[in-house]
Amino acid sequence: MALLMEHQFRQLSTDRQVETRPFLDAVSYLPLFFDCLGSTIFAPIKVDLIGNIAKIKAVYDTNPGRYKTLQQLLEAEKEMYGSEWPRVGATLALMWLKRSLKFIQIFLQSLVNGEKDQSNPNLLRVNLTKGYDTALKRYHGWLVQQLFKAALYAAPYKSDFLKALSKGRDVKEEECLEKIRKFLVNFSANIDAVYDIYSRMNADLDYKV
Ligand code: EIS
Repeated sequence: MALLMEHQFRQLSTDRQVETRPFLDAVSYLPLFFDCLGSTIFAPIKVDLIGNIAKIKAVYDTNPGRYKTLQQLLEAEKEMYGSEWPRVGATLALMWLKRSLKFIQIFLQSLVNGEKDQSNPNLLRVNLTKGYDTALKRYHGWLVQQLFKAALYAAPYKSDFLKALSKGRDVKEEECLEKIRKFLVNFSANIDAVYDIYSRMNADLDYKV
């Protein structure tokens, strides 16, 4: 659990604005999360995520003052790109990034809630499927949905996943789950705030890949 706890998301202020810089700093550690799934077949997902983060960062770095919050960044791009927006720039990258984050959030939440396959309690399939169904499935065509189903068989056992999250230390399952619970507080609040920006600005797109 060391992996997530060392890079906590910031607590949001009362106006629920997400500041771009701290958000980018915190998400930059999340690609490592996919390493904890063990198999190299998850590498393309990691690459996609790293690409999203790099794209948002590249835009932010051109004018950190102007893009101080994620909402300001979207508003500026909306003005800049006109009819091309929102399928463009950092707006598009964050649209997909937030879905991967939501996937991780729902997966971890399901894990700490103790949801499991009673006949195979050390498998993560129930939890991964819940994350996938909630966050990504509707944006994936048939082929990618089949890839997900196949990838489930390469997912690690829960005990190995928790050990990897704890950087190889043998920590007690309950201790690890408690840390995930703590991590989820600010993580979930940040993701919810990003989803709210997209719904307020009508910036989400429903196309499938
Ligand atoms: C976006 O990707 C880009 O992120 C975005 C821009 O280019 C945009 C343009 O439309 O596309 O196509 C990507 C989508 N990302 C859309 C799919 C990547 C998944 C890789 C699938 C193929 C490789 C096979 C490997 C097997 C793994 C299969 C998994 C299938 C989901 C069991 C645990 C699995 C966990 C999986 C959940 C996380 C998936 C996250 C994928 C996000 C996604 O759907 S931009 O780029 O704007 O930054 O330039």
